[in-house]
Amino acid sequence: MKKALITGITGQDGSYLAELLLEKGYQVWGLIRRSSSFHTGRIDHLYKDPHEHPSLRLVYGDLTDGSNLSSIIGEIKPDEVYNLGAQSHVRVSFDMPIFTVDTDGLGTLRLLEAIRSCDKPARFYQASSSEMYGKAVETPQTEETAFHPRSPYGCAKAYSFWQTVNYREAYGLFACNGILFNHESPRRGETFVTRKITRAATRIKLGLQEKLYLGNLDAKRDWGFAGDYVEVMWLMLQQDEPDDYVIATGRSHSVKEFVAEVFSYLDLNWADHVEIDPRYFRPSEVDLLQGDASKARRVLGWEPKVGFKDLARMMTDADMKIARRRKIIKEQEEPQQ
Ligand code: NAP
Ligand code: G4F
Repeated sequence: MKKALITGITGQDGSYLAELLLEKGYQVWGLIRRSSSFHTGRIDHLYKDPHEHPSLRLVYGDLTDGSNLSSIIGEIKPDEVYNLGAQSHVRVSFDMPIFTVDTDGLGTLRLLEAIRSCDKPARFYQASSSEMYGKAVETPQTEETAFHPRSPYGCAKAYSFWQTVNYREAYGLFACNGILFNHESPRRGETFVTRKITRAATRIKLGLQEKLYLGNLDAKRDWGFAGDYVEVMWLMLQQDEPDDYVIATGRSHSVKEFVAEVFSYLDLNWADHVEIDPRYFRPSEVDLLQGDASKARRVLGWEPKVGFKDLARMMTDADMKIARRRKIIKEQEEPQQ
């Protein structure tokens, strides 16, 4: 049985990847941070039934603690390591630059060092990001496009990208970068723009809130479905040779278009509910991201399955279920007079 270690298993991608690897018969080890309350909601369905998924194990650790990473890698001796752990919010990285760089930059290096010093070094996947293109020098962006990161997060990810390439070239590690463009799902964190929109719009529809406050509506992103994107992480580590790949749908839409899609699906006029709050502007913005995933299509045979409209609707439907449950609870708490 193959063993995989996932950092960031409690996050959006970690939960989908854990499901995929368990289905493929892996023993999956997940690195989780100690927190004062439970934060395993995205993987509880996998973990709470050890009879159904006896192959999922969790271990406490943190990307800021190198000695802990070394002992975990040394004890588990995984065949594959997927480094998805990160402070992944770009706006927050301006507020917490040192923590972001420690986790998202040095954290990768600590993990690579832990793997390198193992007798049988694991294959390594690095969660690189389209944020590295930042003020993009060309559109669409490919594996050859130069980076121009625009945030502490983007800079940290660019550092990790190059460390991953360097460990491949210097030490012969099977190390790959997936340069993933934005990918979303019903499990997306509530403060990323797509989920913020679907959550608020469904609550507005049911009368649970009135307004949605957003920042820059003109930014454009290449949005895909997280479930499609984790599959390609695994594919990269099954190849004969390690390499780096852009993963994207090839289509870009503005935040405004996402808002309009979701509100019109709910028969609402977005202009009646959306207001701009400058608090959500960033000190430096990434205006347009659009990826060209031709290499992944050609070499890995990978294609995204879910398009923009279906993604927006899938997320809206899921948030509508949550909003309906919230409304029932609210009505029970405050019975009508
Ligand atoms: P996410 O939902 O924010 O999950 C991040 C995960 O990292 C969580 O499990 C979090 O744990 C963990 N983490 C944070 N700080 C850590 C630390 N110091 N040590 C160990 N673990 C830590 O992110 P995601 O959307 O799944 O993204 C997965 C990865 O892909 C990230 O590296 C992200 O930067 C990258 N990426 C994402 C996208 C995208 O569009 N989603 C695109 C390109 C690249 P807690 O639950 O304890 O907070
Ligand atoms: O949803 P976002 O916060 O995602 P962003 O900044 O593109 O980063 C995500 O994708 C990256 C891949 O390119 C990942 F590496 C990263 O980890 C993360 O998953 O913001 C998208 C756009 C931005 O231009 C932002 O300025 O939406 C704009 N926006 C407008 N109003 C907002 C808001 N973003 C957020 N989070 N909240 C707003 O109210």
